[in-house]
Amino acid sequence: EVIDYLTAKGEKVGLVKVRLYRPFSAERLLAAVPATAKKIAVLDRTKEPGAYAEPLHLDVLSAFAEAKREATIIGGRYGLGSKDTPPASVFAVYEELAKDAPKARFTLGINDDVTYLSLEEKPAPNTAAEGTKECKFWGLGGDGTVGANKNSIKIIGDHTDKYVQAYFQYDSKKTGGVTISHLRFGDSPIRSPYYINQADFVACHTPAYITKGFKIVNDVKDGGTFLINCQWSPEELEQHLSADSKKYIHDHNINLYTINAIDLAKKVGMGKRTNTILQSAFFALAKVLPPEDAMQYMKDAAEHSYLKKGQDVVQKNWDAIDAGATAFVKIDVPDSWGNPAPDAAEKELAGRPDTVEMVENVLKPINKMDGYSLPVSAFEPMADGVFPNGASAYEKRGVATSVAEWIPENCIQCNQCSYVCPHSTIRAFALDEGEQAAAPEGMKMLDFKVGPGKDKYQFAISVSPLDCMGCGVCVNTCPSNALKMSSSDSQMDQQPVFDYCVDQVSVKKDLVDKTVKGSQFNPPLLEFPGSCAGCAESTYARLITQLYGDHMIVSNATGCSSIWGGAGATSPYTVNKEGKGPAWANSLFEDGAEHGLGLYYGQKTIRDALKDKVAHIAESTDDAARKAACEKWLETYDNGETNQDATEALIAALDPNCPDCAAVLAQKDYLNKKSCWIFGGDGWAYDIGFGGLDHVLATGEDINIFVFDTEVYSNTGGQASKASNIGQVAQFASAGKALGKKSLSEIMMQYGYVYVAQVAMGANPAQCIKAITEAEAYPGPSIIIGYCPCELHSISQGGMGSCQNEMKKAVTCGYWNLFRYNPAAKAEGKPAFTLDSKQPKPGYRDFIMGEARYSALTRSFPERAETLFKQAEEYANNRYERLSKLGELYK
Ligand SMILES: Cc1ncc(C[n+]2csc(CCOP(=O)(O)OP(=O)(O)O)c2C)c(N)n1
Ligand code: SF4
Ligand code: SF4
Ligand code: SF4
Repeated sequence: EVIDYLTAKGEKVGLVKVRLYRPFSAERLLAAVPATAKKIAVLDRTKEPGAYAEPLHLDVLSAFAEAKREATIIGGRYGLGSKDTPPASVFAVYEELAKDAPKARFTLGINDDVTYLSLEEKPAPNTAAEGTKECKFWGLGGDGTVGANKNSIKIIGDHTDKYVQAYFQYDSKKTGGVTISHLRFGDSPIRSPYYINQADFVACHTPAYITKGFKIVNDVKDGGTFLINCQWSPEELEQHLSADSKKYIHDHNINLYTINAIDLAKKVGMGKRTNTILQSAFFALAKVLPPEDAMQYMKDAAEHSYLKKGQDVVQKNWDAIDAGATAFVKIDVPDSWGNPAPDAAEKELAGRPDTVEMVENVLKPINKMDGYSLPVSAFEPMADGVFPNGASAYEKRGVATSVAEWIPENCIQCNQCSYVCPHSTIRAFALDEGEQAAAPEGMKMLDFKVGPGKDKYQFAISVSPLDCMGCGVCVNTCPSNALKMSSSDSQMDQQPVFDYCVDQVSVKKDLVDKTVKGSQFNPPLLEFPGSCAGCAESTYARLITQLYGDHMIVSNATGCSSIWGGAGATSPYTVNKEGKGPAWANSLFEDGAEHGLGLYYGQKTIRDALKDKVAHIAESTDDAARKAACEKWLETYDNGETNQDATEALIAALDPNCPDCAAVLAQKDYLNKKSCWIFGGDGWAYDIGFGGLDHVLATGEDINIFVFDTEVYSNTGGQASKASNIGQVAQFASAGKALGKKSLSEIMMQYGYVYVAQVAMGANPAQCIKAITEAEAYPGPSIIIGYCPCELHSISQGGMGSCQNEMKKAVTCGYWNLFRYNPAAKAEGKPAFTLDSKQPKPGYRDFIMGEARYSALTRSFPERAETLFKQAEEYANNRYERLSKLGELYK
């Protein structure tokens, strides 16, 4: 597009696309570049640190040099980190080439104010083919915006002669994140391989984006249309729009509309599904097709999709289509918006200075989908790749429309709600008298019924409505109806209560232990992760941080857990009041285990050297207290429980003025025994990272592995792994997987010196904690495989809200088995192997039929489904029988 635009203006520019890169044909390249070409910019979509130049740039330089052809050849990087390359970037390249001394190396698409290698990108003319309509829709992951836009572009493509194009852009949250749909259509072929920056029509389907100050309206072309879905009157809209947005709307002559699809959807019986109404409003406003034709096509599509669900569902969709076509309201833009009153100052953030600084400078723009505007210098404090912990607490996403509410009078104080929450948004607290007196209005408390808290503290369960994902897992787990889902608006007064409890209520150490209940009085050091609502993976990880988080190192293989565990600037791993929390890093998918082993060896080497130094101090010091502290530390060196206190005492006893002590103090963070973990999914553990995992376990070192077994590669959309089961439908197994699940745990038990366990926290919460504590206590390698129901399993009853109950069902019917193999027990003369699952009850088939990943096969391949499901059940029965015999074998 840019070349057409420039050549039409008489510029002599062109482009060679290298389509077959290896073997590289210098001859063909030279033939393709006209002999008159004087200046060439080579664009590499890669960054090879340390290389003289990027690979294609080097090839082109060599080809020209060998052929003794003269040309100025410069090289630039583009598109890194999925960065878009719009026409403005390409104009910038030609402008650079036109200079007398163009930069030999450059970067496109970022504002590099550190090395100054980036090219200045100016606002570019619209180069899309004339008459192309460009539309952009901002939605919330899972609200149907993307689906509706796929449907719209199909309608336009199928029923008109127009060319169409659609791009869908997502943020990194697994659910409830931002989605942006980019739609283009027109009478000429569309050759615009980049996102839309300036659109004729922009819709904001989520009112929260307006209140949060997203710069959405800046995407609208002069005179274009902006539609906001909200329940606001024009006066309320004026209050919610930022000053910048109002000015933009005024100055750029934007046609502003609102539509209350939220109430309308409820009225026509569509509940929360606003997407059909909004799609209809789009067709009515954008006038791509005669509106009545568009309505008819939408109705036909709805009939086609929903007839199998019943005529009433079809009718509701039709009603929604009719309603959307007229429900929008044109807003008169007052002159005052040309000079709007400034926005109220934002509340100052409190907390750890490095986290607050990063949140202000980096996280906030990223969360508003404005991260691309950040200059490189914004990342300088994190230049070594280390981001401060605890940033997720500042996100306060507020994406759930209904959240958990505690009903104290029914509560039996079991803490199971907190134990099962994947997002750490419901927590148990114990308040002493002072804390009770200082509690904010709305704080609900109870006398402790039993245990060490009785007559000493008040018990409270508190929910963070702005962080709750509304999954309902806690409500479905609560054994005594002490929780219900309530509208998030009704619960907003609980936010100050939760914030107070987190900030001001101390941890009551006398209540903390390693039981289901006691563990929940310890603060989670993984909070508000961006996992899907109800996700099992983050629930296990949260629990481990409550047991060992203050002295824990995690190496995370790529997968969902590395995305909800640390996407971009958002760290959900956090610190306790003493500033201690997990040190977390993600390396690659294939080398998660090796990376974890490296971290382990790194700290071990430093710590072993410290051991010698402390031993030397113990021998040489005259100070009895110091000597005792050194000896205690040495004595507890390998004990993760006792070494923590011994380390505190040692640090206090060391004299910073004594050179030997100072040398130890300089590395004091390495003194205490670390709890070293490697996290990853089944795709990693069973398949791609298996070699490394096996190697790490075979080193005999004191390292723990936790496998989140979702039985598919979840992060990339559900490909089959060796953990997938017979009959399971997954990508690459669309006709149902033919072979059985690999028994990774049984393979690892063969070593004899590896601690191995299989857990399902919802089936047996106490067994799960037991396995984790045994694994950590075991002085050698450990692997725990945790069963993880996942969004991709499509649980038919209750969806992911039933996650924990689904685990229970899986274990009861023998789909999943619970056991522990503990080499340490053997050394104590106890049986090494314990089968924690009871004899399976009938119901295997019912269980699998309750998940669409299986039941779908009965529709696509009914006979094959019958055969495979039988085999699967047999396989499960055989496995249980085999496991039953292991107790005897591994005595
Ligand atoms: C070598 C390599 N291949 C493929 C990918 C793309 N990739 C990223 S995460 C992932 C799937 C991870 O699946 P799993 O280990 O089961 O973890 P889950 O997402 O289920 O938690 C894949 C294939 C990659 N990052 N690296
Ligand atoms: S509804 Fe889900 S996210 Fe909210 S508190 Fe309960 S378990 Fe946590
Ligand atoms: S699960 Fe229910 S009964 Fe148990 S602590 Fe939570 S609210 Fe109370
Ligand atoms: S493991 Fe499944 S439920 Fe959890 S974040 Fe990934 S896709 Fe969502």
